[in-house]
Amino acid sequence: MKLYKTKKGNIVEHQNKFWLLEQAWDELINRDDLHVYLAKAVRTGGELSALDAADLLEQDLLAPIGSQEVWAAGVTYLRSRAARLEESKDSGGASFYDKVYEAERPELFFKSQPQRVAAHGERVYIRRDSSWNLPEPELTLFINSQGLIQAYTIGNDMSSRSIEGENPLYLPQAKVYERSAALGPCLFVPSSPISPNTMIRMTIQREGGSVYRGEVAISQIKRSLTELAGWLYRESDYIHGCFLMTGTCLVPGNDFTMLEGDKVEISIDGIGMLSNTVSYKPQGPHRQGLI
Ligand code: DO4
Ligand code: MG
Repeated sequence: MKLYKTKKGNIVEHQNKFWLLEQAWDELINRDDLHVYLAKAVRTGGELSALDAADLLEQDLLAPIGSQEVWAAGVTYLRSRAARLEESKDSGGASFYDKVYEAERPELFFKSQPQRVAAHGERVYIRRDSSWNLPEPELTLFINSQGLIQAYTIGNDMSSRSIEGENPLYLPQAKVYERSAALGPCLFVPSSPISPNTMIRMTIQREGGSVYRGEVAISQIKRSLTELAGWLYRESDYIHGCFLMTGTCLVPGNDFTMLEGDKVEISIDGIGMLSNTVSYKPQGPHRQGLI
């Protein structure tokens, strides 16, 4: 089952049929058995024609987030460890990435407040003070307030690799800024946990051609998804639940950086495709002269 958030209500999709659920998002998704709840709700909810559903999803789609925080895990795949060792070799920070890959405690960092998150089709930003910028395609968990994984979505953990590489203490600036996170297009709510054979794919398009293409199975992850969720909830409560990006496994080569106008397309089996165009943050008059 897929659950979309739109400006005009929430849409459930199941076996090519669509239903509208007009419930507050936070209340709707924060349940112990979201799949069972949605299966029951569609039996009594108003069915939408495929045409109406397509219109709403085209024109009114929002990121599938309400009041939740977005957190992220790092260095959970060998490819990310290798890329970080390379990026931080001059700063002397390389051993931290090596250690965290092997350690019992994972790297978890705060990624985004809901209002900074881009939806499918919206722009994501790169920083003007960063010379090396990459998208990070990540399977993202929706974990309810009880700490149980209820759904999955696609996440893009946009990152400044030059700022992170200069000094690991700059990680929050490399990772947290306007539109540095994208989530969508929907919550995928299966009846059982996502299969380890699930593939993540990313392409980056520039001026009509493809400049990067990669794919990997989520079975390559070093830690289990429940382990990551467990660490996140150890000493924190998330009253509306929480999103957790689970780390990147697809990293373009060191000579690649994103440019304004690039289109990043991330697909995950069963969930769909999250597409965003890269841009600099527009500078309003009130912001000029600050930097
Ligand atoms: O340690 C830096 C961030 C790592 C990360 O975001 C990832 O591996 O996906
Ligand atoms: Mg990441």
